[in-house]
Amino acid sequence: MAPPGDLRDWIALLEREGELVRVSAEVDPHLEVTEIVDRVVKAGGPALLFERPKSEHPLLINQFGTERRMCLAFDAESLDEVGRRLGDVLEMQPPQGIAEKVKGLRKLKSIADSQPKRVRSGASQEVVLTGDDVDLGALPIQTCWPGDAAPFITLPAVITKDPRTGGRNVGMYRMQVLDPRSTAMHWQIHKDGRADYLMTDGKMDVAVALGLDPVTAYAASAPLPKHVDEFMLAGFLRGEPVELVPGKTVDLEVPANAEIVLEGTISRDDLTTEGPFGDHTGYYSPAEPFPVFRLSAITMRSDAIYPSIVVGKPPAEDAWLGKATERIFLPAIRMSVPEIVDYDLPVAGAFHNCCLVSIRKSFPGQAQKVMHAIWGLGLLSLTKAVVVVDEWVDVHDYDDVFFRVCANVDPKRDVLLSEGPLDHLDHAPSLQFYGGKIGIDATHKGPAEGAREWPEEIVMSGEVRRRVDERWEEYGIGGAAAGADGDAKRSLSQLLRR
Ligand SMILES: Cc1cc2nc3c(=O)[nH]c(=O)nc-3n(C[C@H](O)[C@H](O)[C@H](O)COP(=O)(O)O)c2cc1C
Ligand SMILES: [Mn+2]
Repeated sequence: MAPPGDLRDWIALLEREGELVRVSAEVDPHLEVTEIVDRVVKAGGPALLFERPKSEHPLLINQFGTERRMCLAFDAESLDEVGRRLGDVLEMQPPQGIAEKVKGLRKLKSIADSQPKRVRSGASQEVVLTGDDVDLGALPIQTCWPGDAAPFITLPAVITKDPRTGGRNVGMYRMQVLDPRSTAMHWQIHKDGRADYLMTDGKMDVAVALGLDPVTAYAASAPLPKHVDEFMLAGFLRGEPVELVPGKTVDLEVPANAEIVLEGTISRDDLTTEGPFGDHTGYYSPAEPFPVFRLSAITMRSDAIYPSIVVGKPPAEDAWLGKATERIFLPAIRMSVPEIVDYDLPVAGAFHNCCLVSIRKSFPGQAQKVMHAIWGLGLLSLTKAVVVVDEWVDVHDYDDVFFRVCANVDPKRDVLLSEGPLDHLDHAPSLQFYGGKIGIDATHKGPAEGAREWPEEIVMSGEVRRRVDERWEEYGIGGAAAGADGDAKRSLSQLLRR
């Protein structure tokens, strides 16, 4: 099996797996869909296909809302497995012997397959609407929260070209509907689409794909370096190239498999007031100037399905998109910061607010090195708080991390206050985009770091634990042999993960 080829394959798969519910009752995309979805997401419920969202086009939502669905999307047992697929290629060594050479060839093929492929026609252009026929009002675009300025397109893949290099970028930037033929384009200050726009003098072509196969839709949200095409990542992760067709009214290629494509232009001096919008920070992001996207065409399948997502106070559906990025990018992060064993971006921290990281420490000050590395690494550089623990601590076990922070930290010695760029949407710092950072070194420290002799951690002997495991039934206490060998297993699995 391979990941689904388009949104329809994906919906069929979700249905076969009991992961989708069709809602045939008429439902209003103005707030009502949000309230339904918010309850379903928080309960770990299914994807929802609203068949009558006051529009001819059905609305698909909560496709990414659980870990299981995310794994189904990637056709993987776990998100770490997806990360390993990428890590395998990043860490490629010259092959030794025949078996390794064959494996190496397979890896090279997967790289070759990742290059997008140009095809002559695509379902995304079955219907072509231009001029007065362009009408965003035909789509069931959600007004998500009561304070939102207007309806917003929330799950778009926005395609631009760097005017200097011709390199493509695909980013997920929400779009506020301004009128039937224009929207705002909310590419934030640190994002690649905005960089392409700032390099343009005058006008640039922009295309927006809606309703993609889940891996390509995910790729639009992936924080790749500017010069790497997100469609390439999608092709690599799918094991099949993303197929593209030339746009009808723009000098850009658009996915052949999309449900809907919006084509148009953005001009340098054409700004509007974007927002407020109930954001993934859990607060409304205030109105700010952003460029206007003026549509020249809408192309679509004849019975196109419109995809949406609601962000808001975490946890929301985007939690698993973020977790996918966390897992998939771990091997790439280790390429530059090899002492990192694992990391966790808590959903409650809206991803950029907090990073828990475990390291294999071998010299004084290494925790501080890692903090600075994170503050210098792609979009992770926006991280506000970094907590560093030793390699044997499970960073996904927040109780254990909290225990280490409380037990191992001398605030005067182990807290590093710094400053730097912060997320566009962070309302807490005194200045927008710039402010304080905190690093907490919760590792064990030695005399070279100004600590006294570090005490030994309490651990029961393996012999006694095994004995209690074996005899558990005999005690008549019931339940599983709670916690048996848990710590040992955990640290072993961390060593193996490396
Ligand atoms: C559901 C969802 C909505 C998002 N909305 C925005 C947005 O409105 N503006 C923005 O700059 N980033 C937004 N992001 C984050 C970007 O998609 C992400 O940073 C991505 O890396 C941007 O692509 P780029 O690195 O090519 O710029 C959103 C992500 C998700 C998952
Ligand atoms: Mn990019």
